[in-house]
Amino acid sequence: MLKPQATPTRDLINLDGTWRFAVDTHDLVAPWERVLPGRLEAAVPASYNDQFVDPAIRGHVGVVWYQRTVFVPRGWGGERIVLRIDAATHAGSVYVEDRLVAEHVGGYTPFEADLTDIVTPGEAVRLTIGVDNRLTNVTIPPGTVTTGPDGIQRQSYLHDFYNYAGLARSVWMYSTPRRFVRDIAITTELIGSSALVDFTIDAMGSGEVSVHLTDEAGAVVARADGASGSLSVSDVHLWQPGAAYLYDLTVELTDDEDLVDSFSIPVGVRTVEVRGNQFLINGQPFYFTGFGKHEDTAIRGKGHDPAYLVHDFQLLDWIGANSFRTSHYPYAEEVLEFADRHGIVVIDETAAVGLNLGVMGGLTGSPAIPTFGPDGCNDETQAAHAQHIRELIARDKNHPSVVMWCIANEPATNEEGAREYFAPLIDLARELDSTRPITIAEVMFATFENDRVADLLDVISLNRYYGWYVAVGDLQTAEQYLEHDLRGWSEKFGKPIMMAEYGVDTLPGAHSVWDVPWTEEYQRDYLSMHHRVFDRNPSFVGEQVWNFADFQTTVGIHRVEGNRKGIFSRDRKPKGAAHSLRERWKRIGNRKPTPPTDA
Ligand code: GCB
Repeated sequence: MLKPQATPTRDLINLDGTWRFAVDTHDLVAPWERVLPGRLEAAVPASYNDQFVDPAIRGHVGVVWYQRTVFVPRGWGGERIVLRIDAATHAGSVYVEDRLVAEHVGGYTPFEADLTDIVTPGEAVRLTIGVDNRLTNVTIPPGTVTTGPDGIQRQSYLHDFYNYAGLARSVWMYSTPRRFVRDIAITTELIGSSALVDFTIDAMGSGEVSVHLTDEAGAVVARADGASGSLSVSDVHLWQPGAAYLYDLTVELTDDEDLVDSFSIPVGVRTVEVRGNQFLINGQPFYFTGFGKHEDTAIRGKGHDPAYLVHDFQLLDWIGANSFRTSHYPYAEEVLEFADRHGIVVIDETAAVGLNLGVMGGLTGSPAIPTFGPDGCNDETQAAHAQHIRELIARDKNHPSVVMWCIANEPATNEEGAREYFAPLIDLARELDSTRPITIAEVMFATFENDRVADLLDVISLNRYYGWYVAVGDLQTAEQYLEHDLRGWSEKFGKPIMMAEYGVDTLPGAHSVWDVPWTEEYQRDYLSMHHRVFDRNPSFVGEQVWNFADFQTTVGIHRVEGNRKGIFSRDRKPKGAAHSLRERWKRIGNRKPTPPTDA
């Protein structure tokens, strides 16, 4: 799915700002038919929750309504007119005046409504969007809604971040010609110092398709006619981690030499491959450094914010990180575009977090019912998960920064039914994209002995908390556990393994000369213990600390104003460990550190 843009043949209008807002109540019947009652307004893009002081709004379970008036530009007569919602978390229904024009389930991928036959250029329409934050055992991510004796719905979920909801990304209206370029798919291959840029164009309506590729200086380096084919580029500039280079591919749909539609996307030429126990980018072994992140800031919740985007990437650069994982859902497309332009490597994750009835915010219990079964993650959940994978790959397939798909975080891959659940999903992801490796971030209880899916993956990503949830305050014991665990995985599977999560809650300003959890020294020493172990393991291809920054969670006895495992605080101030990480990552760059001589 193409991200809308203004081109010589298309116009684009951004609908961000403050919208009328109302929480759904029993007496609110068909709210799209009139101006929303009350005087509430909510900012878009932003989660609505923390914008309001009323706990009944912040914690509302169910639907909320956003509404605004939109003028359809009068110059759009004869054009195709499309409304695009970048994200409605977790389900959206869109009304233009009294009419339902789109519905979508899945909180982190875009959807559109074709308004061509519904609106009139030059006239204003009332646009109403209902957003539902309810999670069930058949949604991705899963959750449970219960109705208390007071008649109020309450919600619980298995993921360790606050269930921010609403319109956290932009809303757009755009025009295209009636005959238009619907999709573009690019893959790249390297042959010596030349590249092949393979393209497939999905164009709607008659006309001739042609493409041309320009370099960063604007010079055309290759051209071709037809809806699919290969462009050959000699002396290619590669897209490299830390050294992005982007060509531009322009697609033109013409009719007898008249331009009908035109669309351009950036193209980074790079290859990704797993060979033996190595992860190769452009044929060179690559070692991931960086973080699992969250889209999470004060007040905005998961709202996309360009200033935080810039600042977070500045901090990644400052600390010497070369990568991050979009834990635990697809991020705003602007984030991936930024990563494309700045050479940051991305592991792109679906919203499938919490498919594990035995885990709660890192704490464990025995699942009361099996995770994979009729009342847990069942066929319907699996179908929803498949749809999430389809939408993720459809949206992000052309980003050079994305080097791997992570199709779930910490599912119960140790439980019965896991293989039956995941094998078809892994097959699906491979079918949709044969160019990128696939991983799952593996939970602590899934060990190299009991895991049921790891052999199906290209890279084994591990989430491990030795020294925190296990052997807390005892880094010596933690080191032995970790060593044994990593060795087990690498010896059994012979695949690249990486740490997708390791970290400890840390309160800035807490200090100790001993191994005392929550102190800044403990975070630093916990990390260096891990790094010693990583560097001894020949199959190890990367380390992503949990988390880049502190983030909001539900309340709980093990959470102090949220999860405090950030290397930066929620307002992005470095904790002590940031400096030692910086020293290590600047030193090692993109290459695996050489093991110490006593290894
Ligand atoms: C995990 C989860 C992550 C949590 C983290 C923690 O394993 O993947 O979402 O936030 O542990 O801090 O407990």
